[in-house]
Amino acid sequence: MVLVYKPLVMYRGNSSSFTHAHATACLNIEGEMLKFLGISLAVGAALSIPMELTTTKPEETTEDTSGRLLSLPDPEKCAQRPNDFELGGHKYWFSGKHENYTDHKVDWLDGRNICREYCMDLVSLETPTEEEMIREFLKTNDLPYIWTSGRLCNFKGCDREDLQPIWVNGWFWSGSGVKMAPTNSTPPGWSYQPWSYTGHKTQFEGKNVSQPDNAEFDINGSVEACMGMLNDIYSDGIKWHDIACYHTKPFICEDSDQLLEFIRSSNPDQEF
Ligand SMILES: [Ca+2]
Ligand SMILES: [Ca+2]
Repeated sequence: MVLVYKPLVMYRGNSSSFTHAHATACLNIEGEMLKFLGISLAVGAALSIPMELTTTKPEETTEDTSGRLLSLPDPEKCAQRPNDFELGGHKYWFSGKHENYTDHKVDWLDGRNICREYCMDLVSLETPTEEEMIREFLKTNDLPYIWTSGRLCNFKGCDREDLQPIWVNGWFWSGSGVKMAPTNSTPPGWSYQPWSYTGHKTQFEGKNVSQPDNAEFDINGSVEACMGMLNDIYSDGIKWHDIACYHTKPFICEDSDQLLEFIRSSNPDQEF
Protein backbone atom coordinates (compact mmCIF):
# COMPACT_ATOMS: atom_id res chain seq x y z
CA MET A 1 0.00 0.00 0.00
CA VAL A 2 1.29 3.43 -0.82
CA LEU A 3 0.27 6.23 1.41
CA VAL A 4 0.61 9.74 0.13
CA TYR A 5 2.69 11.35 2.77
CA LYS A 6 3.99 14.88 2.65
CA PRO A 7 7.32 15.08 4.49
CA LEU A 8 6.36 18.05 6.58
CA VAL A 9 8.18 19.15 9.66
CA MET A 10 6.31 17.02 12.16
CA TYR A 11 6.10 19.29 15.13
CA ARG A 12 4.04 22.28 15.91
CA GLY A 13 4.30 25.54 17.70
CA ASN A 14 7.45 26.56 19.50
CA SER A 15 9.74 23.65 18.69
CA SER A 16 12.96 25.37 17.83
CA SER A 17 14.96 22.84 19.83
CA PHE A 18 14.02 20.14 17.36
CA THR A 19 15.61 20.02 13.96
CA HIS A 20 14.03 18.46 10.96
CA ALA A 21 16.56 15.64 11.34
CA HIS A 22 15.05 14.85 14.75
CA ALA A 23 11.64 14.68 13.22
CA THR A 24 12.82 12.40 10.45
CA ALA A 25 14.58 10.10 12.91
CA CYS A 26 11.46 9.86 15.00
CA LEU A 27 9.32 9.06 12.04
CA ASN A 28 11.75 6.44 10.83
CA ILE A 29 11.70 4.66 14.17
CA GLU A 30 7.95 4.60 14.15
CA GLY A 31 7.95 3.41 10.57
CA GLU A 32 10.25 0.53 11.48
CA MET A 33 8.00 -0.38 14.36
CA LEU A 34 5.03 -0.51 12.08
CA LYS A 35 6.88 -2.72 9.63
CA PHE A 36 7.74 -5.01 12.51
CA LEU A 37 4.10 -5.16 13.48
CA GLY A 38 3.12 -5.66 9.86
CA ILE A 39 0.28 -3.20 10.03
CA SER A 40 0.77 -0.48 7.56
CA LEU A 41 -2.81 0.54 8.14
CA ALA A 42 -1.84 2.53 11.20
CA VAL A 43 0.63 4.67 9.34
CA GLY A 44 -1.71 7.63 9.23
CA ALA A 45 -2.04 7.97 12.96
CA ALA A 46 1.14 6.38 14.29
CA LEU A 47 3.35 8.18 11.83
CA SER A 48 1.86 11.41 12.98
CA ILE A 49 0.40 12.63 9.76
CA PRO A 50 -1.31 15.91 10.47
CA MET A 51 -5.03 15.55 10.89
CA GLU A 52 -5.84 17.76 7.96
CA LEU A 53 -3.97 15.38 5.69
CA THR A 54 -5.63 12.32 7.11
CA THR A 55 -9.28 13.20 7.10
CA THR A 56 -10.62 12.07 3.77
CA LYS A 57 -13.72 14.20 3.87
CA PRO A 58 -13.08 17.16 6.15
CA GLU A 59 -16.45 18.61 5.33
CA GLU A 60 -18.00 15.74 7.22
CA THR A 61 -16.63 16.80 10.55
CA THR A 62 -16.89 19.84 12.75
CA GLU A 63 -13.37 19.28 14.08
CA ASP A 64 -11.06 22.21 13.64
CA THR A 65 -8.03 20.39 12.31
CA SER A 66 -6.16 23.37 10.95
CA GLY A 67 -2.51 23.30 11.87
CA ARG A 68 -2.87 20.27 14.12
CA LEU A 69 0.32 18.23 14.20
CA LEU A 70 1.77 15.69 16.57
CA SER A 71 4.33 16.69 19.19
CA LEU A 72 7.80 15.25 19.58
CA PRO A 73 9.12 14.10 22.97
CA ASP A 74 10.91 16.45 25.36
CA PRO A 75 13.98 14.74 26.91
CA GLU A 76 13.50 16.47 30.29
CA LYS A 77 9.83 15.57 30.50
CA CYS A 78 10.57 12.00 29.39
CA ALA A 79 13.22 11.60 32.11
CA GLN A 80 10.83 12.86 34.79
CA ARG A 81 7.58 11.50 33.46
CA PRO A 82 4.90 10.90 36.08
CA ASN A 83 4.21 7.34 37.21
CA ASP A 84 0.86 6.69 38.88
CA PHE A 85 0.99 2.94 38.28
CA GLU A 86 2.84 0.37 36.20
CA LEU A 87 2.11 -2.75 34.19
CA GLY A 88 4.50 -4.94 32.24
CA GLY A 89 7.30 -2.37 32.50
CA HIS A 90 5.10 0.45 31.22
CA LYS A 91 4.42 3.54 33.29
CA TYR A 92 1.03 5.24 33.32
CA TRP A 93 -0.31 8.53 34.61
CA PHE A 94 -3.70 10.13 34.84
CA SER A 95 -4.04 13.83 33.99
CA GLY A 96 -6.35 14.52 36.93
CA LYS A 97 -3.66 13.59 39.44
CA HIS A 98 -1.02 16.05 38.26
CA GLU A 99 -0.84 19.68 39.16
CA ASN A 100 -0.58 21.20 35.71
CA TYR A 101 -3.35 19.03 34.33
CA THR A 102 -5.79 18.59 37.23
CA ASP A 103 -8.67 20.31 35.50
CA HIS A 104 -7.38 19.60 32.07
CA LYS A 105 -10.01 18.33 29.71
CA VAL A 106 -8.59 18.19 26.22
CA ASP A 107 -9.59 16.94 22.81
CA TRP A 108 -8.18 13.64 21.62
CA LEU A 109 -5.22 15.00 19.68
CA ASP A 110 -4.21 17.40 22.46
CA GLY A 111 -4.28 14.41 24.81
CA ARG A 112 -1.93 12.49 22.55
CA ASN A 113 0.35 15.47 22.23
CA ILE A 114 0.65 16.07 25.96
CA CYS A 115 1.46 12.39 26.50
CA ARG A 116 3.97 12.37 23.65
CA GLU A 117 6.01 15.17 25.20
CA TYR A 118 6.61 12.67 28.05
CA CYS A 119 7.62 9.83 25.68
CA MET A 120 4.16 8.41 26.18
CA ASP A 121 0.91 8.30 24.28
CA LEU A 122 -2.75 7.95 25.18
CA VAL A 123 -3.33 4.56 26.79
CA SER A 124 -3.74 1.56 24.45
CA LEU A 125 -5.73 -1.34 25.87
CA GLU A 126 -4.31 -4.31 23.99
CA THR A 127 -4.98 -6.93 26.67
CA PRO A 128 -7.83 -7.67 29.10
CA THR A 129 -5.38 -7.37 32.01
CA GLU A 130 -4.55 -3.82 31.03
CA GLU A 131 -8.17 -2.98 30.22
CA GLU A 132 -9.29 -4.24 33.64
CA MET A 133 -6.57 -2.20 35.35
CA ILE A 134 -7.75 1.00 33.65
CA ARG A 135 -11.40 0.13 34.23
CA GLU A 136 -10.64 -0.39 37.93
CA PHE A 137 -8.85 2.97 37.98
CA LEU A 138 -11.93 4.75 36.61
CA LYS A 139 -14.13 2.97 39.11
CA THR A 140 -11.94 3.61 42.16
CA ASN A 141 -11.50 7.27 41.28
CA ASP A 142 -15.10 7.71 40.20
CA LEU A 143 -14.11 9.21 36.85
CA PRO A 144 -16.87 9.76 34.29
CA TYR A 145 -14.64 9.20 31.25
CA ILE A 146 -11.14 9.24 29.77
CA TRP A 147 -9.60 9.30 26.32
CA THR A 148 -7.69 6.25 25.09
CA SER A 149 -5.54 6.11 21.94
CA GLY A 150 -8.23 4.10 20.12
CA ARG A 151 -8.80 5.46 16.63
CA LEU A 152 -10.87 4.69 13.57
CA CYS A 153 -8.93 4.36 10.35
CA ASN A 154 -10.89 6.93 8.36
CA PHE A 155 -8.16 8.63 6.42
CA LYS A 156 -6.21 8.08 3.23
CA GLY A 157 -5.22 4.42 2.81
CA CYS A 158 -8.07 3.11 4.95
CA ASP A 159 -10.07 1.86 1.99
CA ARG A 160 -8.03 -1.37 2.07
CA GLU A 161 -10.21 -4.44 1.70
CA ASP A 162 -9.18 -6.12 4.97
CA LEU A 163 -10.29 -3.05 6.94
CA GLN A 164 -13.87 -3.27 5.71
CA PRO A 165 -16.43 -2.74 6.96
CA ILE A 166 -14.53 0.09 8.58
CA TRP A 167 -16.69 0.24 11.74
CA VAL A 168 -15.91 -3.41 12.42
CA ASN A 169 -12.37 -3.93 11.15
CA GLY A 170 -10.98 -0.41 10.95
CA TRP A 171 -10.11 0.34 14.58
CA PHE A 172 -6.56 0.42 15.97
CA TRP A 173 -4.52 1.71 18.91
CA SER A 174 -2.72 4.78 17.64
CA GLY A 175 -0.43 4.78 20.70
CA SER A 176 1.11 1.40 19.86
CA GLY A 177 0.02 0.84 16.25
CA VAL A 178 -1.72 -2.41 17.19
CA LYS A 179 -4.91 -3.28 15.32
CA MET A 180 -8.02 -3.90 17.41
CA ALA A 181 -10.09 -7.06 17.14
CA PRO A 182 -13.31 -6.74 15.13
CA THR A 183 -15.67 -4.53 17.12
CA ASN A 184 -18.76 -6.70 16.69
CA SER A 185 -17.67 -9.62 18.88
CA THR A 186 -15.71 -10.50 22.00
CA PRO A 187 -11.98 -10.13 21.17
CA PRO A 188 -10.09 -13.45 20.94
CA GLY A 189 -8.69 -14.34 24.38
CA TRP A 190 -11.03 -11.94 26.19
CA SER A 191 -13.91 -13.15 28.38
CA TYR A 192 -16.05 -10.09 27.69
CA GLN A 193 -16.88 -7.54 25.00
CA PRO A 194 -15.33 -4.19 26.01
CA TRP A 195 -17.41 -2.11 23.54
CA SER A 196 -20.75 -1.04 24.97
CA TYR A 197 -23.89 -2.90 23.99
CA THR A 198 -25.79 0.39 24.03
CA GLY A 199 -25.50 4.14 23.53
CA HIS A 200 -27.20 7.21 22.11
CA LYS A 201 -29.08 5.46 19.30
CA THR A 202 -30.71 2.88 21.54
CA GLN A 203 -33.45 5.30 22.62
CA PHE A 204 -34.59 5.77 19.02
CA GLU A 205 -34.37 2.20 17.78
CA GLY A 206 -36.42 0.39 20.41
CA LYS A 207 -33.52 -2.06 20.83
CA ASN A 208 -29.92 -1.90 21.97
CA VAL A 209 -27.61 -0.33 19.39
CA SER A 210 -24.05 -1.26 20.33
CA GLN A 211 -20.83 0.73 19.94
CA PRO A 212 -19.22 1.86 17.76
CA ASP A 213 -22.34 3.60 16.44
CA ASN A 214 -21.05 6.88 14.94
CA ALA A 215 -24.08 8.48 16.54
CA GLU A 216 -22.95 12.10 16.36
CA PHE A 217 -22.54 11.90 12.60
CA ASP A 218 -26.31 11.76 12.24
CA ILE A 219 -26.68 14.78 14.50
CA ASN A 220 -24.11 17.26 13.19
CA GLY A 221 -21.85 15.43 10.74
CA SER A 222 -18.99 14.78 13.21
CA VAL A 223 -17.43 11.35 12.69
CA GLU A 224 -16.95 9.45 15.93
CA ALA A 225 -13.39 8.46 15.04
CA CYS A 226 -11.83 8.40 18.52
CA MET A 227 -12.35 5.98 21.39
CA GLY A 228 -13.00 6.81 25.02
CA MET A 229 -13.94 4.79 28.08
CA LEU A 230 -17.20 6.04 29.55
CA ASN A 231 -18.20 5.23 33.10
CA ASP A 232 -21.87 4.35 33.15
CA ILE A 233 -22.95 7.33 31.03
CA TYR A 234 -25.53 5.10 29.33
CA SER A 235 -26.18 2.93 32.44
CA ASP A 236 -23.89 0.38 30.82
CA GLY A 237 -20.99 0.20 33.30
CA ILE A 238 -17.47 1.14 32.19
CA LYS A 239 -17.39 0.54 28.45
CA TRP A 240 -15.73 1.56 25.19
CA HIS A 241 -17.47 4.18 23.05
CA ASP A 242 -16.63 5.81 19.75
CA ILE A 243 -16.74 9.58 20.24
CA ALA A 244 -16.09 12.57 17.99
CA CYS A 245 -12.46 13.58 18.53
CA TYR A 246 -13.14 17.25 19.36
CA HIS A 247 -14.80 16.45 22.70
CA THR A 248 -12.69 17.30 25.73
CA LYS A 249 -11.87 14.73 28.38
CA PRO A 250 -9.20 13.92 30.94
CA PHE A 251 -6.76 11.31 29.78
CA ILE A 252 -4.37 8.52 30.78
CA CYS A 253 -0.88 8.35 29.28
CA GLU A 254 1.11 5.13 28.82
CA ASP A 255 4.82 4.69 28.01
CA SER A 256 5.46 4.63 24.26
CA ASP A 257 8.13 2.06 23.37
CA GLN A 258 8.82 3.88 20.12
CA LEU A 259 9.25 7.32 21.66
CA LEU A 260 11.35 5.98 24.54
CA GLU A 261 13.57 4.14 22.09
CA PHE A 262 13.92 7.31 20.07
CA ILE A 263 14.79 9.49 23.06
CA ARG A 264 17.25 6.90 24.44
CA SER A 265 19.08 6.64 21.14
CA SER A 266 19.28 10.40 20.77
CA ASN A 267 20.28 11.00 24.42
CA PRO A 268 22.56 8.03 25.24
CA ASP A 269 23.95 9.55 28.45
CA GLN A 270 20.60 10.14 30.09
CA GLU A 271 18.38 7.75 32.08
CA PHE A 272 14.77 7.37 30.90
CA1 LIG B 1 -1.03 -0.78 26.40
CA1 LIG C 1 -20.68 6.29 19.91
